[in-house]
Amino acid sequence: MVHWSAEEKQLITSIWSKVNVEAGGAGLLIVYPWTQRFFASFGNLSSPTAIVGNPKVRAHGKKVLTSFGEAIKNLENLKATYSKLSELHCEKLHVDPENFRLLGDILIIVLAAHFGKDFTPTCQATWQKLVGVVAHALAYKYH
Ligand code: HNI
Repeated sequence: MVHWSAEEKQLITSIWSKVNVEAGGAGLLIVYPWTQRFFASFGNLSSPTAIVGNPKVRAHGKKVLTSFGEAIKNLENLKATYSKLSELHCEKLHVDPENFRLLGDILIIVLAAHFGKDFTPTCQATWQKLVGVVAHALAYKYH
């Protein structure tokens, strides 16, 4: 069972409260083009501009970040929270769980770039822990 201290919870929620769930989320597709094969039905993903402007990418990014926000509300109970989603990504979508870790790394990079010195080393370490635990919970139902 993962333990979250009061300070960690505070570092997570204070950053998250400033994240724009509407605008974020296209980053994975820009930085890791090979993940695009999962999104063949999304239309034009040929350049960063096309990706950021693609309405399906934006809608999907919003879904993922909203769901990430649910994880933040359920830190003590992540495996149960993500149980159905883990099944979906494994059995229906066939997403390699390595991609959850990659997405976590990207999220950290984006947050560090965005928040600059407010994203302190302690804050970064807490977020590393969070994205690791989230990736683990999403991979839980893989077999
Ligand atoms: Ni993911 C659909 C959450 C990482 C590929 N994904 C979803 C949905 C949620 C979601 C919510 C919508 C489910 C539904 O419609 O019932 N995904 C998450 C979360 C993470 C994550 C919380 C990580 C923190 N997904 C990834 C990664 C990939 C991925 C890393 C691939 C590289 N997800 C998908 C695909 C779909 C999807 C593909 C279906 C998209 C569609 O609409 O066709």
